[in-house]
Amino acid sequence: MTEQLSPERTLHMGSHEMVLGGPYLGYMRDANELLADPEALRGRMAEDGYLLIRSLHPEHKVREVLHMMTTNLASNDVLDARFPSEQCRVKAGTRGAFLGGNRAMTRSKPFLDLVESPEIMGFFANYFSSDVLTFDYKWLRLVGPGDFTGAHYDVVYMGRGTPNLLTCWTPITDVEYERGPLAVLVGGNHEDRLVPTYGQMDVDRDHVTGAFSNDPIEMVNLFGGQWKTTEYKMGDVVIFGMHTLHGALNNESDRFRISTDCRYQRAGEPVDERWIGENPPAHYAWMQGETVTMEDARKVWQV
Ligand SMILES: O=C(O)CCC(=O)C(=O)O
Repeated sequence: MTEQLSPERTLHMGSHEMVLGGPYLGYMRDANELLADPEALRGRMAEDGYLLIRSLHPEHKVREVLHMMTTNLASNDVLDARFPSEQCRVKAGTRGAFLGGNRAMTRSKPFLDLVESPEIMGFFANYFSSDVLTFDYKWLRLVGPGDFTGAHYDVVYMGRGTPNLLTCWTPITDVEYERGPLAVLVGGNHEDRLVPTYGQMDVDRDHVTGAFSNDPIEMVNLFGGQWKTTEYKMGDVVIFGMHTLHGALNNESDRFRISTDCRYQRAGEPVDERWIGENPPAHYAWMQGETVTMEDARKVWQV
């Protein structure tokens, strides 16, 4: 409730501005009160397309990952050494990086203790009412000033296994509004038009860029609904499905936003082979060679 009382502010996705609390961008709600009731959790997921769970992880476990990462980042001289490294202040001239699959970090004990913890595996076992697995490949993002993530479906990156695959987005730092929080389009009627077109795409097979749009206003005008975001604390997670339209707002701060996104599914269902094993193949053709722009693909799909 207190969030609703904060003064009006604008947030951006790329060059597009949205007033927080205005028609295009509202506040996420948490699903903590549903935790003991898997049917209610699935119902909320069907309704909103996401589940925000506050403090799913004990904060100290996230701090251990942050410490592991900032030690590494400091030794690589990308942090402003005038500040304590856990503040993740960006050294001038340094940029963010995609650290997905980075073995030193994503196979480290603190990292795996977090993303494969009893808390998170238990959450998914409860949600799916089944034994569950998580992909061996882990996505890890060091998001620098000015960086953002355009609106997309995850299915275009990892859609070769079960459709009942969920993403868990886990901030490793606190993420204030200005540090590029995750945002989800809630209530929009995009599936009828996007699932049979954009949603059939596979970035490695089709050589198409992945994000559907960098313009969140256009998404609302096309499909209705409202973007939702919030400020995150270490320990919070956001869980969403393969057809949840989501992205991340601009990092307008002088600090890195660090987050990981990992995937979970029922153990007995088909698994996308790109993301499992000791050395997952990962994306093997995306953005290599001639690539179709999303603008051109959308003309073909007429969306
Ligand atoms: O953290 C981000 O910027 C993007 C995350 C994302 O797209 C995902 O978790 O699927």
